[in-house]
Amino acid sequence: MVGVLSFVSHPASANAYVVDAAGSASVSVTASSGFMFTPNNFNDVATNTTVTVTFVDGDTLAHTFSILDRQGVVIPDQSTITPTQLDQLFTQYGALVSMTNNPGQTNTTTFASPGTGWYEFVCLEEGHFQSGMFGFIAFGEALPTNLSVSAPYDGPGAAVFIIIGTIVALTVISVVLGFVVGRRRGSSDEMPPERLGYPEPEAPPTSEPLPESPAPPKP
Ligand SMILES: [Cu+2]
Repeated sequence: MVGVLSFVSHPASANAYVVDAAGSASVSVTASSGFMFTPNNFNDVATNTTVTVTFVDGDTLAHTFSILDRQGVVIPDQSTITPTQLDQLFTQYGALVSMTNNPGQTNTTTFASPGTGWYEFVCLEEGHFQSGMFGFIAFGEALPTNLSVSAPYDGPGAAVFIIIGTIVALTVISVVLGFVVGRRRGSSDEMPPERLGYPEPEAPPTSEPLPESPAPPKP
């Protein structure tokens, strides 16, 4: 499946610029074949109110409409972010709204719109963002015109995710190894003295203080 995906560059200029009705409290978006949202740009959506989203899946694949809850951020393009890292972004920051539609399905939901600002929305089906399935939505303003170029991303980048992922993996491995070693050591300690092959050493008398150095000669 991945083989048939045609990767396009991330810049928004790859898609048509469509303006939504100013101050609208409703948004209609269609997932089209070829991994596209139509429209893929919304301007002047009403702020701080309940916005209704109608999401149409006009394709033969399932798609999501998911707005990352991160104002003024362009998600890194497919050369620097994997599907897993995209999911991690949404886990970290959440979504203003996220809907999943099966092929041919239409769903409507509402979400609380934020104050003035702009956000990126994507399809979270694996590989769809990397195929160009993204767009931008602005609340209470027009989208910045420089969205046609990949803007710098001010949050943790792919490198941070990789580093954190490695640390978590190493921690899990250490805990598992520590548990196994602990179990083995515990088994040895708890073995009865007769099974050790030599008598268990007697504990030193507690009534007398331990001798100071030099140690007394052994008997
Ligand atoms: Cu999709």
